[in-house]
Amino acid sequence: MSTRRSFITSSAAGLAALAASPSVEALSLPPAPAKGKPLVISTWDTGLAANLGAWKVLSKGGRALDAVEAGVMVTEASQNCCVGLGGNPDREGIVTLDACIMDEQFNCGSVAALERIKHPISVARRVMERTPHVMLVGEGAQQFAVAQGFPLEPQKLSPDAEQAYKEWLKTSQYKPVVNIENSGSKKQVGPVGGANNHDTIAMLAQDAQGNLSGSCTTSGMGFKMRGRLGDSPLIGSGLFVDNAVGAAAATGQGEDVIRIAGAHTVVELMRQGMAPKAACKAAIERVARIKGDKAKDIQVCFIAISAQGQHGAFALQKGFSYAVCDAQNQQQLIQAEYLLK
Ligand code: SD4
Repeated sequence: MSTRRSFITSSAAGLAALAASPSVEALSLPPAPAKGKPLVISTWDTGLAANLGAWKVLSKGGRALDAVEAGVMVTEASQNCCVGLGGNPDREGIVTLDACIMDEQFNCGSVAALERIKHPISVARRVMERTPHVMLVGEGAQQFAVAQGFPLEPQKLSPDAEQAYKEWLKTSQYKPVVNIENSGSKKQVGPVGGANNHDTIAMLAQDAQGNLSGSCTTSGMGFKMRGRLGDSPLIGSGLFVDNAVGAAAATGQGEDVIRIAGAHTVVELMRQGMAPKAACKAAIERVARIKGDKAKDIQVCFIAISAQGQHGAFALQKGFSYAVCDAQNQQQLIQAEYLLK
Protein backbone atom coordinates (compact mmCIF):
# COMPACT_ATOMS: atom_id res chain seq x y z
CA MET A 1 0.00 0.00 0.00
CA SER A 2 1.46 3.35 -0.92
CA THR A 3 1.42 6.04 1.75
CA ARG A 4 0.80 9.69 0.96
CA ARG A 5 4.47 10.42 1.63
CA SER A 6 5.75 7.78 -0.79
CA PHE A 7 3.29 9.12 -3.42
CA ILE A 8 4.57 12.67 -2.97
CA THR A 9 8.24 11.73 -3.16
CA SER A 10 7.70 9.69 -6.33
CA SER A 11 5.94 12.36 -8.39
CA ALA A 12 7.46 15.42 -10.03
CA ALA A 13 4.76 17.65 -8.57
CA GLY A 14 5.44 16.08 -5.22
CA LEU A 15 9.14 16.94 -5.44
CA ALA A 16 8.25 20.57 -6.07
CA ALA A 17 5.88 20.49 -3.10
CA LEU A 18 8.62 18.98 -0.93
CA ALA A 19 11.05 21.70 -1.89
CA ALA A 20 8.48 24.36 -1.03
CA SER A 21 7.45 22.84 2.27
CA PRO A 22 9.29 24.28 5.25
CA SER A 23 8.91 21.09 7.25
CA VAL A 24 10.68 18.76 4.85
CA GLU A 25 14.31 17.75 5.13
CA ALA A 26 16.54 19.46 2.60
CA LEU A 27 19.15 16.74 3.04
CA SER A 28 18.15 14.99 -0.17
CA LEU A 29 18.15 18.14 -2.28
CA PRO A 30 21.35 19.15 -4.08
CA PRO A 31 22.99 22.24 -2.58
CA ALA A 32 22.42 25.42 -4.56
CA PRO A 33 25.54 26.88 -6.15
CA ALA A 34 27.38 29.20 -3.76
CA LYS A 35 27.91 32.85 -4.69
CA GLY A 36 30.27 34.36 -2.12
CA LYS A 37 32.80 31.56 -1.93
CA PRO A 38 35.32 31.18 -0.61
CA LEU A 39 34.23 32.83 2.61
CA VAL A 40 35.15 32.68 6.27
CA ILE A 41 33.49 34.38 9.24
CA SER A 42 34.29 34.23 12.93
CA THR A 43 33.26 35.68 16.27
CA TRP A 44 34.58 38.84 17.96
CA ASP A 45 37.41 41.11 16.82
CA THR A 46 39.95 38.35 17.43
CA GLY A 47 38.31 36.73 14.42
CA LEU A 48 40.16 39.13 12.12
CA ALA A 49 43.55 37.48 12.67
CA ALA A 50 41.99 34.04 12.75
CA ASN A 51 40.23 34.63 9.43
CA LEU A 52 43.54 35.44 7.79
CA GLY A 53 44.86 32.10 9.02
CA ALA A 54 41.86 30.41 7.41
CA TRP A 55 42.17 32.50 4.27
CA LYS A 56 45.68 31.13 3.61
CA VAL A 57 44.01 27.75 3.11
CA LEU A 58 40.86 28.95 1.30
CA SER A 59 42.62 31.25 -1.14
CA LYS A 60 44.69 28.34 -2.42
CA GLY A 61 41.58 26.32 -3.11
CA GLY A 62 41.93 24.36 0.15
CA ARG A 63 39.21 22.60 2.07
CA ALA A 64 36.90 24.49 4.46
CA LEU A 65 37.70 21.90 7.13
CA ASP A 66 41.43 22.65 6.95
CA ALA A 67 40.66 26.38 6.95
CA VAL A 68 38.55 26.35 10.12
CA GLU A 69 41.17 24.32 11.95
CA ALA A 70 44.08 26.53 10.84
CA GLY A 71 42.09 29.70 11.51
CA VAL A 72 41.23 29.10 15.15
CA MET A 73 44.70 27.71 15.83
CA VAL A 74 45.91 31.29 15.38
CA THR A 75 43.75 32.34 18.33
CA GLU A 76 44.61 29.27 20.40
CA ALA A 77 48.31 30.04 20.00
CA SER A 78 47.95 33.76 20.61
CA GLN A 79 49.88 35.11 23.59
CA ASN A 80 47.54 37.91 24.53
CA CYS A 81 44.14 36.37 24.50
CA CYS A 82 42.31 33.75 26.37
CA VAL A 83 41.22 31.10 23.97
CA GLY A 84 43.58 28.21 24.64
CA LEU A 85 46.01 27.81 27.48
CA GLY A 86 46.20 31.56 28.18
CA GLY A 87 42.54 31.49 29.21
CA ASN A 88 41.03 32.19 32.57
CA PRO A 89 40.91 29.14 34.80
CA ASP A 90 38.04 27.45 36.56
CA ARG A 91 37.43 28.29 40.21
CA GLU A 92 40.12 25.79 41.28
CA GLY A 93 42.65 27.76 39.24
CA ILE A 94 42.95 25.21 36.42
CA VAL A 95 42.54 26.03 32.71
CA THR A 96 40.24 23.56 30.97
CA LEU A 97 39.60 23.74 27.24
CA ASP A 98 36.62 22.81 25.06
CA ALA A 99 36.57 22.57 21.26
CA CYS A 100 34.65 21.01 18.41
CA ILE A 101 34.83 20.76 14.63
CA MET A 102 32.37 19.64 11.93
CA ASP A 103 32.75 19.07 8.19
CA GLU A 104 30.48 18.98 5.16
CA GLN A 105 29.53 15.33 5.62
CA PHE A 106 28.26 15.45 9.20
CA ASN A 107 31.62 14.18 10.46
CA CYS A 108 32.32 15.81 13.79
CA GLY A 109 34.71 15.64 16.72
CA SER A 110 34.90 17.26 20.11
CA VAL A 111 36.98 17.50 23.26
CA ALA A 112 35.89 18.95 26.57
CA ALA A 113 37.58 19.79 29.85
CA LEU A 114 40.93 19.13 28.23
CA GLU A 115 43.98 20.29 30.21
CA ARG A 116 47.55 21.19 29.18
CA ILE A 117 47.10 20.83 25.41
CA LYS A 118 47.82 23.86 23.25
CA HIS A 119 45.55 23.08 20.30
CA PRO A 120 42.30 21.45 21.43
CA ILE A 121 40.78 22.03 17.98
CA SER A 122 43.34 19.68 16.43
CA VAL A 123 42.61 17.06 19.06
CA ALA A 124 38.89 17.42 18.27
CA ARG A 125 39.72 16.81 14.60
CA ARG A 126 41.70 13.68 15.52
CA VAL A 127 38.72 12.43 17.55
CA MET A 128 36.63 12.92 14.41
CA GLU A 129 39.09 11.26 12.07
CA ARG A 130 40.76 8.57 14.15
CA THR A 131 38.22 7.29 16.66
CA PRO A 132 34.77 5.73 16.41
CA HIS A 133 33.50 8.49 18.74
CA VAL A 134 32.43 12.12 18.53
CA MET A 135 33.44 13.38 21.95
CA LEU A 136 36.20 12.74 24.49
CA VAL A 137 36.39 14.50 27.85
CA GLY A 138 38.83 15.22 30.65
CA GLU A 139 41.53 12.69 31.40
CA GLY A 140 40.53 10.45 28.51
CA ALA A 141 40.77 13.33 26.05
CA GLN A 142 44.21 14.24 27.36
CA GLN A 143 45.37 10.60 27.21
CA PHE A 144 44.21 10.41 23.60
CA ALA A 145 45.94 13.70 22.74
CA VAL A 146 49.24 12.52 24.21
CA ALA A 147 48.93 9.18 22.40
CA GLN A 148 48.45 11.17 19.20
CA GLY A 149 51.69 13.04 19.82
CA PHE A 150 50.38 16.34 21.19
CA PRO A 151 52.88 17.65 23.77
CA LEU A 152 51.72 18.08 27.35
CA GLU A 153 52.29 21.73 28.24
CA PRO A 154 53.13 22.91 31.78
CA GLN A 155 50.20 23.43 34.15
CA LYS A 156 50.65 27.17 34.48
CA LEU A 157 48.44 30.26 34.26
CA SER A 158 49.37 33.11 31.93
CA PRO A 159 50.31 36.33 33.80
CA ASP A 160 46.94 37.93 32.86
CA ALA A 161 44.97 34.89 33.94
CA GLU A 162 46.91 34.63 37.18
CA GLN A 163 46.17 38.26 38.02
CA ALA A 164 42.50 37.82 37.13
CA TYR A 165 42.27 34.69 39.25
CA LYS A 166 43.81 36.44 42.26
CA GLU A 167 41.31 39.27 41.87
CA TRP A 168 38.47 36.82 41.51
CA LEU A 169 39.49 34.97 44.68
CA LYS A 170 38.82 38.18 46.64
CA THR A 171 35.08 37.77 46.10
CA SER A 172 34.78 34.31 44.54
CA GLN A 173 31.55 35.37 42.88
CA TYR A 174 30.58 33.91 39.53
CA LYS A 175 29.22 36.80 37.54
CA PRO A 176 30.07 36.72 33.84
CA VAL A 177 30.62 40.13 32.22
CA VAL A 178 28.72 40.78 29.00
CA ASN A 179 30.98 41.29 25.94
CA ILE A 180 34.21 40.75 27.84
CA GLU A 181 35.42 38.87 24.75
CA ASN A 182 36.10 42.10 22.83
CA SER A 183 39.84 42.74 22.89
CA GLY A 184 38.94 46.43 22.64
CA SER A 185 37.08 46.20 25.98
CA LYS A 186 38.35 48.29 28.82
CA LYS A 187 40.50 46.42 31.27
CA GLN A 188 38.14 44.57 33.54
CA VAL A 189 39.86 43.03 36.47
CA GLY A 190 37.02 41.82 38.57
CA PRO A 191 34.62 38.98 38.88
CA VAL A 192 35.48 37.39 35.56
CA GLY A 193 38.97 38.49 34.99
CA GLY A 194 41.38 40.67 33.11
CA ALA A 195 41.65 42.48 29.84
CA ASN A 196 41.80 40.55 26.59
CA ASN A 197 39.47 37.89 27.86
CA HIS A 198 38.23 36.36 24.61
CA ASP A 199 36.57 33.26 25.91
CA THR A 200 35.60 31.76 22.59
CA ILE A 201 36.24 31.81 18.91
CA ALA A 202 33.76 30.16 16.57
CA MET A 203 34.49 30.06 12.84
CA LEU A 204 32.49 29.03 9.77
CA ALA A 205 33.90 28.67 6.26
CA GLN A 206 32.81 27.85 2.75
CA ASP A 207 35.49 26.72 0.33
CA ALA A 208 35.77 27.22 -3.43
CA GLN A 209 33.97 23.90 -3.96
CA GLY A 210 31.02 25.27 -1.98
CA ASN A 211 31.55 22.97 1.00
CA LEU A 212 30.96 24.19 4.55
CA SER A 213 32.78 23.46 7.81
CA GLY A 214 32.94 24.99 11.27
CA SER A 215 35.07 25.07 14.41
CA CYS A 216 34.74 26.38 17.92
CA THR A 217 37.35 26.58 20.70
CA THR A 218 37.30 28.11 24.16
CA SER A 219 38.56 28.11 27.71
CA GLY A 220 34.91 28.47 28.67
CA MET A 221 33.43 30.95 31.10
CA GLY A 222 36.10 32.24 33.47
CA PHE A 223 35.85 30.89 37.04
CA LYS A 224 33.28 28.27 36.12
CA MET A 225 32.74 25.33 38.46
CA ARG A 226 35.22 22.54 37.97
CA GLY A 227 33.74 20.14 35.44
CA ARG A 228 31.36 22.71 33.94
CA LEU A 229 30.88 22.51 30.16
CA GLY A 230 29.29 25.16 28.02
CA ASP A 231 27.89 24.99 24.53
CA SER A 232 31.20 25.28 22.70
CA PRO A 233 32.18 21.59 22.60
CA LEU A 234 28.61 20.45 21.95
CA ILE A 235 27.74 19.70 18.33
CA GLY A 236 24.29 21.21 17.80
CA SER A 237 24.70 23.87 20.48
CA GLY A 238 27.99 25.71 19.87
CA LEU A 239 28.33 24.55 16.26
CA PHE A 240 26.34 22.81 13.56
CA VAL A 241 26.93 22.27 9.85
CA ASP A 242 24.56 20.89 7.24
CA ASN A 243 26.18 21.29 3.85
CA ALA A 244 22.86 21.42 1.99
CA VAL A 245 21.50 24.20 4.18
CA GLY A 246 24.13 26.18 6.07
CA ALA A 247 26.29 26.40 9.17
CA ALA A 248 25.93 28.22 12.47
CA ALA A 249 27.93 28.80 15.63
CA ALA A 250 27.47 30.50 18.98
CA THR A 251 29.30 32.56 21.54
CA GLY A 252 28.22 33.93 24.88
CA GLN A 253 26.48 32.37 27.85
CA GLY A 254 26.76 28.67 27.04
CA GLU A 255 23.99 27.49 29.33
CA ASP A 256 21.47 29.59 27.42
CA VAL A 257 22.74 28.39 24.06
CA ILE A 258 22.42 24.77 25.16
CA ARG A 259 18.84 25.38 26.35
CA ILE A 260 17.72 26.00 22.77
CA ALA A 261 20.23 23.71 20.98
CA GLY A 262 21.36 27.01 19.47
CA ALA A 263 23.46 26.32 16.37
CA HIS A 264 21.20 23.49 15.26
CA THR A 265 18.17 25.70 15.74
CA VAL A 266 19.70 28.38 13.51
CA VAL A 267 20.44 25.84 10.77
CA GLU A 268 16.92 24.40 10.99
CA LEU A 269 15.47 27.90 10.65
CA MET A 270 17.59 28.40 7.53
CA ARG A 271 16.28 25.08 6.24
CA GLN A 272 12.81 26.58 6.53
CA GLY A 273 13.87 29.39 4.24
CA MET A 274 15.22 32.09 6.56
CA ALA A 275 18.34 34.04 5.61
CA PRO A 276 21.30 33.65 8.02
CA LYS A 277 20.70 36.90 9.94
CA ALA A 278 16.96 36.28 10.27
CA ALA A 279 17.61 32.75 11.53
CA CYS A 280 20.12 34.04 14.10
CA LYS A 281 17.61 36.69 15.20
CA ALA A 282 14.81 34.15 15.63
CA ALA A 283 17.05 31.99 17.80
CA ILE A 284 18.03 35.01 19.91
CA GLU A 285 14.35 35.90 20.32
CA ARG A 286 13.78 32.39 21.61
CA VAL A 287 16.52 32.85 24.23
CA ALA A 288 15.04 36.21 25.23
CA ARG A 289 11.55 34.72 25.62
CA ILE A 290 12.88 31.97 27.84
CA LYS A 291 15.01 34.29 29.98
CA GLY A 292 12.45 37.06 30.44
CA ASP A 293 13.83 39.82 32.69
CA LYS A 294 17.10 37.95 33.14
CA ALA A 295 17.96 38.32 29.43
CA LYS A 296 19.57 41.68 30.18
CA ASP A 297 22.21 40.00 32.37
CA ILE A 298 23.60 37.74 29.66
CA GLN A 299 25.02 37.90 26.17
CA VAL A 300 24.27 35.31 23.48
CA CYS A 301 25.32 35.69 19.83
CA PHE A 302 25.02 33.56 16.72
CA ILE A 303 26.82 33.68 13.39
CA ALA A 304 25.68 31.78 10.30
CA ILE A 305 26.39 31.19 6.64
CA SER A 306 24.04 29.64 4.12
CA ALA A 307 24.87 27.06 1.46
CA GLN A 308 24.34 29.92 -1.01
CA GLY A 309 27.22 31.89 0.53
CA GLN A 310 25.26 34.54 2.46
CA HIS A 311 26.38 35.37 5.98
CA GLY A 312 24.75 37.02 8.98
CA ALA A 313 24.74 37.31 12.75
CA PHE A 314 22.56 38.53 15.58
CA ALA A 315 23.15 39.16 19.28
CA LEU A 316 21.05 39.55 22.38
CA GLN A 317 22.92 42.68 23.50
CA LYS A 318 24.89 45.47 21.92
CA GLY A 319 28.62 44.97 21.56
CA PHE A 320 29.04 41.81 19.50
CA SER A 321 31.04 41.97 16.29
CA TYR A 322 32.03 39.32 13.80
CA ALA A 323 34.87 39.21 11.31
CA VAL A 324 34.33 38.44 7.63
CA CYS A 325 36.92 37.53 5.04
CA ASP A 326 36.17 36.88 1.39
CA ALA A 327 37.75 37.84 -1.91
CA GLN A 328 36.39 41.40 -1.61
CA ASN A 329 36.73 42.00 2.14
CA GLN A 330 39.84 40.57 3.67
CA GLN A 331 39.56 42.51 6.93
CA GLN A 332 35.99 43.37 7.68
CA LEU A 333 34.58 43.62 11.19
CA ILE A 334 30.80 43.89 11.29
CA GLN A 335 28.88 45.14 14.33
CA ALA A 336 26.03 42.71 14.73
CA GLU A 337 22.49 43.91 15.22
CA TYR A 338 21.00 43.10 18.61
CA LEU A 339 17.66 42.57 20.30
CA LEU A 340 17.69 44.44 23.62
CA LYS A 341 17.71 48.18 22.91
C1 SD4 B 1 30.88 28.98 27.20
N1 SD4 B 1 30.07 29.85 25.10
O1 SD4 B 1 31.74 28.30 27.72
C2 SD4 B 1 31.24 29.76 25.95
C3 SD4 B 1 31.78 31.08 26.36
C4 SD4 B 1 31.88 32.07 25.25
O2 SD4 B 1 32.61 34.02 24.43
O3 SD4 B 1 31.40 31.90 24.17
N2 SD4 B 1 32.48 33.17 25.45
O4 SD4 B 1 29.75 29.11 27.66
